[in-house]
Order: sequence, then structure tokens, then C-alpha cells
Amino acid sequence: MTTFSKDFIWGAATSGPQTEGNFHKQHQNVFDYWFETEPTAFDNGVGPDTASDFYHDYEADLALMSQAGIKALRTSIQWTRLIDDFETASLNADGVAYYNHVIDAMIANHITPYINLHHFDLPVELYDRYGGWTSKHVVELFVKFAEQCFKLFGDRVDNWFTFNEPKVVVDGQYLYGWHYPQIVDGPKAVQVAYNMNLASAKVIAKFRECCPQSEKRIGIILNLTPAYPATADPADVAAADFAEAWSNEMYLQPAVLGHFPAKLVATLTADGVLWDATSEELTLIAENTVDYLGVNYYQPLRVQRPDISPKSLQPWMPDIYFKEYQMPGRIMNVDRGWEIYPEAMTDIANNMRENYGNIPWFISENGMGVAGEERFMDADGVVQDDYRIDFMKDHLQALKRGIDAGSNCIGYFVWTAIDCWSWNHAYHNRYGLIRDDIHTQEKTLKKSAAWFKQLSESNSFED
Ligand code: BGP
Repeated sequence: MTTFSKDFIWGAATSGPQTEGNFHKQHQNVFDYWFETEPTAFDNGVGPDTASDFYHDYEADLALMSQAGIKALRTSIQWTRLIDDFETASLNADGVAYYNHVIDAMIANHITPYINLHHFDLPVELYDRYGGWTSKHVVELFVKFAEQCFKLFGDRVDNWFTFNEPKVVVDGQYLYGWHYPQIVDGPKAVQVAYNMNLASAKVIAKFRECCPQSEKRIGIILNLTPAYPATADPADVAAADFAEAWSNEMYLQPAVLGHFPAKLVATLTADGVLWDATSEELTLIAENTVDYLGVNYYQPLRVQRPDISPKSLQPWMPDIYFKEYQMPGRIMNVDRGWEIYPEAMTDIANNMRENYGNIPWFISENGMGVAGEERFMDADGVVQDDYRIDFMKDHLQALKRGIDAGSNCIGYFVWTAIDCWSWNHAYHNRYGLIRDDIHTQEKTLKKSAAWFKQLSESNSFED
């Protein structure tokens, strides 16, 4: 039997752009625009226009989540839905009414709202006008949007986040070209990483002004991918150290400790690509750290020395310092192409305790994406997703080992409640405890929903 404390939070995570659909939305985010201009970039040509229709179905969807034992829901407010004019942050009446209804419906269903302000969904106009997150003016506009959210919803929402996975914005939009605007530019990506850290600190400063009550808290959600060297050879270990700093510490340290990793700063300085920062900004980052942290964990990072000499790659890319490596014998989620390595949950928990002042933190995403789940449906149409239950069990057991060693982990949010639209992969991999038939929008509980309900009611499960 694995048992968690009575006050452990059992939740689910999702996001506005992946669930709502674009009904009554005045503006496009970068994914909406990308889908309009290049639908073939998305699995099966399926875009975010309908998603799982949370815009219309939120009441029924929340009632179903409640039946699945979900006691907290992390979702996001779309900048492109709430705001009419990005420069002044004037409000869109339909957007305000919609998010008010959703938050009220969460509370009516005894689901605690955890509200995130940015889930990869930059308004495309702000990319066209200013270059998106490369611009410090965009940082200021984001603070104005955040202030509106705090003023509108801060009376009912205690739990806030500035960003989901800034690393995916940096890597996907500015470094490796996976996501629109598909820029491949190392130095630009360095500046974006800094600007997002700065934006997070500025939003936290604004939050302290708007929501000073002690029960209100704000954090950031980071996807942590612990970096493990391929061998004990010093060259592989050095590569893993750089990958750890670049992928994880570049976001974790400013958020929690208020400063950037010194070794990484030294390397970027020596390479002539360090971000543009002022001393006032660095002081602001130092003074506005998070109250708590959300950690998304899916896969580890296996690292080996790069096969190019560090100075041979021009223009600069972080890949001159490390190379990802596929460990022989690793266990894979073949559909998603990600390694399954639950043990990293213990390592993350220990890292929080040992290096981050034992900050309160929780798993803000963890889950298993599987393609073609119809094959696992029984005669009653219930998806028998035992693989998902096993995945959660393995990760929760590893997490519990870290908690038993003293890590201050306060909850576990599964990705996700209801199958939702997922960026380029659209509906290819399904993650939900609840199935969505995307043609009829019929939603049905999977076997894992019953398991999760039992878990959230008893705070324990049979091993
Ligand atoms: C995280 C994102 C989520 C979600 C999840 C699953 O990085 O925060 O939005 O999409 O990954 O990944 P994917 O949808 O790419 O399979």
C-alpha cells in the first residue's frame, strides 16, 4: 500500500488553448495563426479551433471531473480571449464573463482553481509587432494582462502561476523550430529565456500588490528533465552538467533562489551570447521569487559529450556543449517517443529538498499519452487503460520515496482530465482519465478515472 498525507492535493492539469476551442475569441495566438496558415503541421490536419469544446461544455466537463475524484484543476486564461487591446489591456466582455463562469463552476463542483497565465499562447500580433518574447515591451504588456486577471479573479482564486514551461517556449518557438514562429537562433533563445524569467518576476511583484492576503500564492510551472550522463567519463559528466544548467537551472534558480546559475552565466559570457539585463531587473528578479513551484515531469534527459568541438558551430547553439543520447534498454512510451523513468521523481524531490530550500512544490503534470485507445475499449465503451494506472502508480511510488525522505511535495496533478488537443500532435496521443470522442464530443470515464477517484478519496492505493 502506498499512502499520502490527508491534505495531499489530487488534481488534474490542462490549458485554455488545448480545451476551450476558439469560439468568440477576438485574437489569434501563435498556434491559431500557424494552424490557419499551415494546417499540415498538425497531426491529421486537426487544429485548436474546437478542441474539447470546454467553452460550451465546461459545466458538464467539470461535473465529470468531479466524478473522477479531481479536487483541483489547473488550467490557463488565454490572453487572446480576455484582452481586447494588448497595449492598454482593455477587457473583452465575453472573455471576462466566460472565465468568471468557469471559475464559479469549478468552485460549485468543489474543484479548487489553479490558474496559469501563459501556456505557450502568445498573441500572434505581439510576435508580428515586437518579435514576441524577444521584446521587453511584450514583458510589460504581459504584466498588464496579469494585473487584469488578479483584479478580476483574485477574489476567488488563491493559486496562481506566471508561466507553464518557459523552456518549451524557448526551445520550441525560438531555438529548434518545433513551434511557430519556428525561429532557430541560439542567442535569441538566450534572451527569450531571460525575458520570460524577468516577466515572471515582474508578474509576481504585481501579484503581491494586487493579492497581498496570506492564503494567495503564486508560482511558476517548470518541466524538469533531470540530466543523466551516459557514462562516468568526465566529458559526459560535463555535458550533463551543462544540460542540467541549460534545461532546468536556468529557470529554477531565478524562480526559487532569485539568481541565475553562475557557471552558465560564465559560459554564456565567455561565448559572447549572454542576455541583455540591467542591474534593476536583476534586483527585481532577486526580490520576487515564487511561493511554490509546479513541476511537470514526463521524461529524463540522457546526455553525452557532443561530437563537435565546442567552437566549431557558428552561429552559437547550446548543442555545442551536449548531445542527447538514447540509453540502450530504456523503457519507452513508443506512441509519444518518450522514455519512461519513474525514478526521476525521487531525484526531483531530493533536488528540491537539498538545493531549493525545501520549497513547497507539487507535480503539476505527469501522465501517459497513448494512441488509438479505441483498441482498449470494453463492450460498454469503457477504455481499459491499465497501462495508465500502472504509469501513475510507478511515478507516485517514486515520488513517495522522495516525500518520505523529507521533500515538501504537496500534490499530484495528472495530465490530463479529459483527452485534449495537444499542439502538433493534436489528438494523436490521448492522456485523459476521461475519453473525448472528438466527432460527437461525447465524454466517458475511462478505467483510470475510477482508480483516480479511489486514490483521491483514500489518499492511498494498492501497490
Ligand atoms: C507538456 C505541456 C502540455 C501537454 C503535455 C503533453 O509539455 O505543458 O500542454 O501537451 O506536455 O505533451 P504532448 O501533448 O506534446 O504529448
